[in-house]
Amino acid sequence: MTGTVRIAGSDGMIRRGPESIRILASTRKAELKEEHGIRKPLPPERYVDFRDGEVKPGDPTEDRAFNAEMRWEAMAGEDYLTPVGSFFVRSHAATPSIDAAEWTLRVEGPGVEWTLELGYEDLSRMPSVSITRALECAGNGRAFFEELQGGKVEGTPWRLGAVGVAEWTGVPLKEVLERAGLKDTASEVMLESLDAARMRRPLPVEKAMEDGTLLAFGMNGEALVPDHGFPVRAVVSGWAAVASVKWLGRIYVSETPLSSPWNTDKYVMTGGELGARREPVKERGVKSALELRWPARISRGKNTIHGRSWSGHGVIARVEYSVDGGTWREARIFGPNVSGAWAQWSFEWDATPGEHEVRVKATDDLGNMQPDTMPWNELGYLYDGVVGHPISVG
Ligand SMILES: Nc1nc2c(c(=O)[nH]1)N[C@H]1C(S)=C(S)[C@@H](COP(=O)(O)O)O[C@H]1N2
Ligand SMILES: [Mo]
Repeated sequence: MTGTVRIAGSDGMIRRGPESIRILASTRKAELKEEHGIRKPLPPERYVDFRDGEVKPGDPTEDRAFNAEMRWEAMAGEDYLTPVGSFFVRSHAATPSIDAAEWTLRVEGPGVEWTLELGYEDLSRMPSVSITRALECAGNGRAFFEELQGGKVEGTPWRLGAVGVAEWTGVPLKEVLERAGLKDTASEVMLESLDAARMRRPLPVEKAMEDGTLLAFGMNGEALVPDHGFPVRAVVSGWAAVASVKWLGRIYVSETPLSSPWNTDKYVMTGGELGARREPVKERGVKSALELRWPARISRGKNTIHGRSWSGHGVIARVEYSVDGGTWREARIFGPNVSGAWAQWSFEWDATPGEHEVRVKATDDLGNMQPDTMPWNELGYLYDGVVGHPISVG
């Protein structure tokens, strides 16, 4: 451990109030349309901006003001990673402006021997790793519960663009927990944010200790930008991105199960086949998307269609496509295929004029395959079903 790690005094409290964080954009809901909650540019060719005409005070969907979906055509011609300038944003309050020099992360609770307080410098001096992983919102694909299956769901109607792959650099959470003297009796790890949403969601200690669970300060080789969690966010590989809390401020380690609205009220699988059960959303499934606009328009004749498939469980083993409900054929997978990230693929299509639908379904190396339809759940999470991409050929 470096000598600069600060250990809190005997009352276990180093008090640092929210005054060290300036919330730049107002979070007052009526003002959302004027004062953007997201700071980075959202060029319309790269993003679906849910703020457009959709934010009404009192509307249960008003937090769409903090959401921007990536347009899949923005990935056409890109390498493996999603550029930060195209990466989707999903926040529950405005992006806060946090001064790294003032920032600290406290690690405390009955599950650790000591209270640890780390500054940005302290964390960046610890041994770090870089991992390439997808982040995908639990609600990605939600629109299809309604559009394809006629089910009613609340929340942002994402199609497939609430996903991205980045190279995340940071310190494994495990290292930090060990430096705080993690006890054998530790049970859950609550990750708490500093933004106005004060997001907090518990992780089982086993997941917190995995190599793929990071306290990340870097994204694609640069410091995180504010919208993606500067100065430090969690990256929890394989799980829906709600676990990857941005703008971290405190980590509370318990010896008993923990709950917060983020694993009991929102971000739970409930309704439909689950009845009244409310199970916290965890692992992501398997999905695919074409690198085309929705709906797409292409020219007749030979086209190479590109896309990507991803799984929360393993690497993509097979990708098949079908045009207008015809025979399933195999697409060609190429390039890197990192577990927990995605695989790129392509196929050739001799397109005839008219309206078409292209379906793609992927299978991972554990045999998880995208189903034709998804059992409905009340909050519209984890839609993995095969989707027909509308393509008009001129
Ligand atoms: N502090 C905080 N962390 C958060 C959220 C949030 O609203 N506040 N949203 C979560 C959800 S639901 C998702 S999908 C991801 C989105 O990460 P991104 O905006 O970097 O793409 O962040 C997660 N972490
Ligand atoms: Mo999300």
